[in-house]
Amino acid sequence: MSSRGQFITFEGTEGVGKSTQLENAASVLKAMNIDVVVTREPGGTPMAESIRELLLTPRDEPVNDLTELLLMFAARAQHLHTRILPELAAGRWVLCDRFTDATFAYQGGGRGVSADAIATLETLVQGDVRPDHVVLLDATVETGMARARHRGELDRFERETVAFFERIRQTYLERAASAPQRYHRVNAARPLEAVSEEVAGLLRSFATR
Ligand code: Z5A
Repeated sequence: MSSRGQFITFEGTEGVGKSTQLENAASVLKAMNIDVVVTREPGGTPMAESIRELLLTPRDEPVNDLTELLLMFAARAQHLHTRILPELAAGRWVLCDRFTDATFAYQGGGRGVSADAIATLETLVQGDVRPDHVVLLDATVETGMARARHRGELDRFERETVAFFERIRQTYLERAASAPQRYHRVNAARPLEAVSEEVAGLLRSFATR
């Protein structure tokens, strides 16, 4: 029987380079003959991807903060229980573009939902499952926006203000500072090669722990 894989999430404000570094991390692990799957939240299964569509589509109707929060966790319940946990149990590593830290940052820090309410849903949906490691790609909001915003139509989150994203960055930094053994803050403002090298080093170190 294979041993459980590691669950590693990539977080940060928009455009900091999460998708780019997920691919880099997957190549590092594959080169070490580690079986790896790359996925994302909200999303990662057909049903959770449909919920993602609901969440990201700009609409005229105001979206209630609790509706947004519950949809995030509805997508997460489906993704975690039907995909992530079976992959980990089969011995594969799971690299996920965002997870519950994003909920604390966006719905908590960004929208102002209480951390207690989020923690209650976290326990309900996840029990004691938490990422083994969180790679926090950190850069100023302006840097991320400048990288992300030449992609055309903005989604419902991308239409938010700089102040919204500043609160999100602050929440991420506070969470990372509170558990430095599990959160790995990477200065993502540097050129791609330097960021990729540091992330590759982190992945190699996780593989030997
Ligand atoms: N959300 C939420 O509110 N609550 C939750 O619980 C969860 C999510 C799970 C969708 O997320 C939205 O859902 C998100 C939060 C919310 N909304 N926002 N904003 P997403 O992860 O799919 O969307 P995103 O944050 O907007 O990701 P992104 O824009 O695709 O960015 P990224 O993956 O971090 O960046 P990238 O695509 O790798 O890179 C962007 C560009 O920069 C690209 O051209 C790269 O080639 C370039 N790049 C990357 N690194 C560098 C460096 N180092 N130098 C120069 N250029 C670089």
